[in-house]
Amino acid sequence: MSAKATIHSERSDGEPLLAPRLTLGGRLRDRWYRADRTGRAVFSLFALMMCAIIAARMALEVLGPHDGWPGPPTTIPPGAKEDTASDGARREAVREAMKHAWGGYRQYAFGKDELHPVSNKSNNKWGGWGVTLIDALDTLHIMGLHEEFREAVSHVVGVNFTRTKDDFNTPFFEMVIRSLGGLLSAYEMSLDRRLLDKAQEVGDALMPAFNTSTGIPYPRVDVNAGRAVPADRVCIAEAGTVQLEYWKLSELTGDPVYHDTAQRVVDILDRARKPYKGLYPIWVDISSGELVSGQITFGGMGDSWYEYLLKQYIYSRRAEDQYRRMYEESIDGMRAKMVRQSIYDPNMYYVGDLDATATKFSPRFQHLTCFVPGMLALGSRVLDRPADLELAKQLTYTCFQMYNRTRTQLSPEYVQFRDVSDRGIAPSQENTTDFELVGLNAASDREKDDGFYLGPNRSYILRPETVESLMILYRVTGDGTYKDWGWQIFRAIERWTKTPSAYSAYGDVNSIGGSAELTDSMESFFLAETLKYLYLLFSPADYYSLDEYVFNTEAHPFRIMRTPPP
Ligand code: DMJ
Repeated sequence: MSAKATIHSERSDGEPLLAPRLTLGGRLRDRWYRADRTGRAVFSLFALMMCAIIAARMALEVLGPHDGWPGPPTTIPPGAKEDTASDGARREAVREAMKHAWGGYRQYAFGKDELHPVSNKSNNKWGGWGVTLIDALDTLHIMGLHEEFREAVSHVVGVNFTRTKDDFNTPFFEMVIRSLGGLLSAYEMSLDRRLLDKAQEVGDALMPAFNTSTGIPYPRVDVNAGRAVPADRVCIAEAGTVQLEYWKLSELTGDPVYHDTAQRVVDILDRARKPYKGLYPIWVDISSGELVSGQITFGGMGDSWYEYLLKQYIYSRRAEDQYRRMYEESIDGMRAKMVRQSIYDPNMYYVGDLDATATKFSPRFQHLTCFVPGMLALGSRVLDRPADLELAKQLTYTCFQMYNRTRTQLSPEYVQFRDVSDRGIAPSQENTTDFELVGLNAASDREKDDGFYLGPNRSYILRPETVESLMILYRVTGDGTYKDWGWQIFRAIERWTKTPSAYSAYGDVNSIGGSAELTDSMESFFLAETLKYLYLLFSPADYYSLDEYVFNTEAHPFRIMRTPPP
């Protein structure tokens, strides 16, 4: 008897009773040959599923979160618990508005910077990267418009961000907050690696802005030539509202150069001489890093500098104490020098502007400044500053009344107040850089009722700041009044600014001239911010929760760092 025969006895049908020891591959092959058709089908299905699971795991390794994060929310689950009965219907109405605005842009201006929503023409006034499309990406995702999101992504991954249209000098700050911010947040929502690559392409294309003797950025970049456009000065909002985006780029790419370059700017401005602790005149001299002139304002050209002090602190998981200190100094300075009360409406508080020496006050309140109540409410929660929340409520009241008390219930770009000695800004002064107040005529009944009076610029350009604050105030206080105010504003937007293809800026908020007032312009922030904040106002508070996300100044949500920086 052979050795083989001692191991393998045979059954009567000739099959061995004891199979030879086979490898895993051998055993599978053996099973495959012995299986019938159904068996083979089941086997193939099983193999396919295993391959899919392995591929998904590998993709997550390369693309996705490494920290056990389940991934971003893709939509509000059907049947989610609403805060109030009307939330779902209101949210749906906002979503319809987004579909309308996006639909018109898609039809008449797809891939262009902006749609002109009355003439249905388009423009490339931001260099031709398609800023409306990029700014709208995460709003589409948040609203569950995934088909539209996918179509927009397929376009954006084909854009060459190392070029702009000829002879265009790209505004550094605007393209950081809109394009870099939009791509980063769209990446974090979809985990589509191509979006991160495109974000890095934008970030790199704009990095030459920092090539100055101090590291304070130039305001414009000639992207085609790969260099910045030399300038003497830059405003503080432009220099100091790019840090969140470059920090996020460092976090996601693992390359610290973006973070370090942007951080240097804040360190310089932190050391600069100030006329009053925490308050920064808007113009920064690029070659010295000193604050040279201009008003002190929480409105245009100053605003988001202060906003990012808080937001970087939050983004760093409260690790960067420099930002807490700088933010608190600024808010203390603002409260001490810039907040006043209307002489006609005692409930109405506002934040005016100061001259560069922080001694002369200008009683003008900008729509742009209406982000402040949201910032104060967020800060009060993070830093335990309850008095800031009270001020936030008072300022939100004013911002809402700027809408509520005009004939269209839309807000103008700014409103003006008078002080007790009947002085204020003459209605003819379009830009208040002159801080000498003038005597005013006796107040009209209307002014007494409103608490403020209107200046010559009465346009509403679809700005987001008030609804941004309403969203945050609601989430911080749980007071449903803020939702009702947001709904009233939304209805006014629908009523006065809607065109057959999208929404348009409105010329005079006190005129009920209707379509004659439409100025044929729709800035990308209407899709990026105004509609997004309205949608989130009517969404459950844990959807893009303020505990997990910080919104950049263009309303692009960034996931707060998992681990604080060293
Ligand atoms: C947006 O582009 C940003 O919010 C910026 O910080 C200032 N305001 C506009 C919208 O009004």
